Amino acid sequence: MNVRANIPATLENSALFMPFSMNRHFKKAPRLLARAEGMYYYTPEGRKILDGTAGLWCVNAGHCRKKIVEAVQKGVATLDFAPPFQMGHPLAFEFADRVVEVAPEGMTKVFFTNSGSESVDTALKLALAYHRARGEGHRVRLIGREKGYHGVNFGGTAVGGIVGNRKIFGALVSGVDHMRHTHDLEKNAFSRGQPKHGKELADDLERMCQLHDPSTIAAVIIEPVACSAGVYVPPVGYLQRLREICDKHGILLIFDEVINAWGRLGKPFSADFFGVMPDLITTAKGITNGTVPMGAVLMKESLYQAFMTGPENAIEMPHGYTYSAHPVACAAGLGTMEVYEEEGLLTRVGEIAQYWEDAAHAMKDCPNVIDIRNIGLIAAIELAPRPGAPGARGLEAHLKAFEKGSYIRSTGDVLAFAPPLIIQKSEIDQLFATAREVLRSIA
Ligand code: PXG
Ligand code: PLP
Repeated sequence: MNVRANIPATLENSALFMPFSMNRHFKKAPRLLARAEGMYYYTPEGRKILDGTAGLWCVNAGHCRKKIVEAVQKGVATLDFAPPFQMGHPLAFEFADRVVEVAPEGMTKVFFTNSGSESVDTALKLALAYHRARGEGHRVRLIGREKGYHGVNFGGTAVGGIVGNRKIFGALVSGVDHMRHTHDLEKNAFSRGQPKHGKELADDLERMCQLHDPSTIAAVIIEPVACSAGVYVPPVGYLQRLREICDKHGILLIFDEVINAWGRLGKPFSADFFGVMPDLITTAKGITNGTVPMGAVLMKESLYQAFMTGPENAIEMPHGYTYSAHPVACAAGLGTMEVYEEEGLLTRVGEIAQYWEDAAHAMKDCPNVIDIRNIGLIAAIELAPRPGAPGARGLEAHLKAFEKGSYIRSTGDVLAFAPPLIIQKSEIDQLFATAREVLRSIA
């Protein structure tokens, strides 16, 4: 046992190994959040912080919403846990049906997980197993894209395209290849909404088909709008072209909508927004408004039916998590769907998107800004890297914004904005006013 003499006054010797964080830097000067309500976080000292990132792209209805909190309280007091394998509980079935109600046409079945990372690995396994069930077990390759983020499990890391997230973890998963990303500052800088140039980059999938032979490829996974790596909006026609190539070669198309779904673009899912239908959708985050961890994989009826063969007393899919469809997560999800519906949040962004776009692009005259991108209630400001210190300017902006009362996420030298969908125009003004002050104050 490690006996602790007393609780330390600082966090410098804390036992916590923080995820995706600069542990030593943070523990010397912590940025703690003690409570939250609506659009705001509050620090332990009572400072009010405007949430410019919806937590981590997940608190779409705003913080500590009464309906969701009460649903969780009632849920946990009623049924704390129920085994999900060979047993069930009513909320799991009710919530799956509720998700399908708002899902794109034709997405009729749901597999629950506990995170986006688990959703991605689940979808990749479903794709491989689906082909095998149909006698196409030769389809074993998985295609991702440069700059893609698909979580941190082995499958998601392998199809992901962020070098820093991959390089220290060995050979990852075999049989994975990556299409080119679509980021092109020369042609598309300061695009509003979908950039005009780059549809032809989808033809990179054809190139992979030539190289590997299409009969070896099981699935392609992309984020319609790639968020985590720095906000990359798909060029006009790009997603349609990918769909065509997948159809031509019998390849499954997976949309990773962990962030894109739940109203972020003004539709329940981005597949609706772009009018392109994938075969599987991975999601998480906003499915419970971030309140309780949960994720899901949505699929077409034909995928589900491919597994419903063989004897009825056999398990059709040897995959699942102890906490798949956890009763408290389902309760949170049902509460979340109620709030989304009552307040029209899954389509509200359509009403404020133009104001948001104008506010974001008005930042063009700030120092060091080399690009501004936006779609739905997402925006990114890309800063020129400091010579010899990439990422330093972005990090400084994030830290200064917090001092000035706004939570703005930085990823390298890109500042990402994605507030809760309940944001008012005055708060949009406030968020970008802080960003403006910050950018003017850093060299
Ligand atoms: N796919 C996508 C598209 C994501 O955005 C995941 C999978 C993984 O989900 P989990 O729940 O396992 O984290 C994500 C998560 C950021 C940031 O700073 C983004 C995510 C996670 C952490 C930070 O942009 N996205
Ligand atoms: N490792 C061990 C030893 C386990 O027993 C289990 C689940 O029973 C797991 C990992 C997987 O955990 P989970 O189902 O929470 O993903």
